[in-house]
Amino acid sequence: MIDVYIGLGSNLTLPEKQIQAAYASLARLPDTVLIKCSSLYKSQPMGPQDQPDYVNAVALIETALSPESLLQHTQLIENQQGRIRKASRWGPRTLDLDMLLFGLQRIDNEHLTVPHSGMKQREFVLYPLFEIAPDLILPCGEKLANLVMTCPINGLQKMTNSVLI
Ligand code: A4P
Ligand code: MG
Repeated sequence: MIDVYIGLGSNLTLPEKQIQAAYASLARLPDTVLIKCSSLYKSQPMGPQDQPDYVNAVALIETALSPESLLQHTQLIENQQGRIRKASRWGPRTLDLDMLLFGLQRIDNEHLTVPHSGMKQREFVLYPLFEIAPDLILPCGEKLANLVMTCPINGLQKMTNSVLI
């Protein structure tokens, strides 16, 4: 079993519920155990500003699935939750599941870039990740704690009254 961190994001159709439904779906994946779920965080949109704020979170799963198989499963969850892919980059979505880390593996092919290419700069990834994995060291050798310390918070807010499953 390999530790995999998944970034979750939503800014359409009751985002909090979308994230909670996605946590439940991750828990039902084959050959996979859902280990930890971060709190939910409200974040300002990165990219086009004419879209609602996002709710973001990070989950830790342990899985025996291959990276490719896990990607197929997470894309199926996105589709089941009404994800419509548009041509415009970084537009609004009901659910986005990004594979942030797959153990210490580095993957770079047509379908997958892991570690996720933007994760080191994004407050809405680093802070929830730090909540569930404060001692994490990235495959590049950097300590997550150092990345968090130098990452502007950019209005990120922990949603204190969100009910987690
Ligand atoms: N892909 C490659 N690597 C990965 C990976 N590590 N995890 C490929 C998941 N997918 C990966 O993804 C496009 C393709 O990326 C997939 O077919 C897969 O093979 P997508 O989910 O269809 O499209 P996308 O998410 O719109 O593209 P992109 O460029 O990955 O966007 P991001 O990086 O996910 O950013 N603002 C806030 N506040 N919070 C957010 O969560 N998210 C985005 C999208 C924009 N602004 C945001 C947020
Ligand atoms: Mg994505």
